[in-house]
Amino acid sequence: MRIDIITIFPGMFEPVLNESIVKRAQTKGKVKIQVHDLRNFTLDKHKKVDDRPFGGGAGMVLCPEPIFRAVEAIRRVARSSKRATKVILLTPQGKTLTQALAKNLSKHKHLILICGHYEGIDERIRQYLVDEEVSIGDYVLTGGELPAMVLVDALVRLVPGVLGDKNSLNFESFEGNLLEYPHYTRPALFRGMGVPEVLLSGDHTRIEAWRRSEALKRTKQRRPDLLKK
Ligand code: 6GU
Repeated sequence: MRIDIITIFPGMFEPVLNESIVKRAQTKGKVKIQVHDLRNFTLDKHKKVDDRPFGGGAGMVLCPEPIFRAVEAIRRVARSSKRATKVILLTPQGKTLTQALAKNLSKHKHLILICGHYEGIDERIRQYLVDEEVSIGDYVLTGGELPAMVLVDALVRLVPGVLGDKNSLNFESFEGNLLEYPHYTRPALFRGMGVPEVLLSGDHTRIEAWRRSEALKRTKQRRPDLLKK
């Protein structure tokens, strides 16, 4: 999988992409992530990426030229056809990111993420360049950079071979629309607080049944909306 990110704040990505599982996925060659500074695709000497909105009003609008040029250059370098790449715009106006959407997007070989800015982007980018618009929830952020990192993290861990244990993907929250059951580790008695007896029993049938019932109970209490699905 290849992910290219187009942003006016490339420095925001380095510390996040170069840690933990996302870093290891790149080192292992499971995913190639490249961050592109939108300013490098401008044609004027001031490297201008935004301009005042036609019709007036507050705020600035991201210009189409640098974004179109960036996407075209990335496609050339990646040798991917228009069909093989999926261009995603991160914007609060997009489809809300869910585990199902992440799973769907993780099947693509090449994604280009454009980090939008709330004040706006030229509508022609949406109309003629973007395949899908994604939001990470109903709240307002200053830009699409953090959402792009959230999306990359959600996608990378779904790429085959990135997570060590196959089970860790199957039994986690939202798989089967259930929240996770409670976990415990050593010591069995900590400051007077014990551990459910069943987990120490060694009886795997009983343990599985307990975990399933705890997951259901927890989902009913906290996220009854998930059970309706
Ligand atoms: Cl993708 N962008 C911005 N600016 N704010 C958001 C968002 C995206 N998703 C939730 N809030």
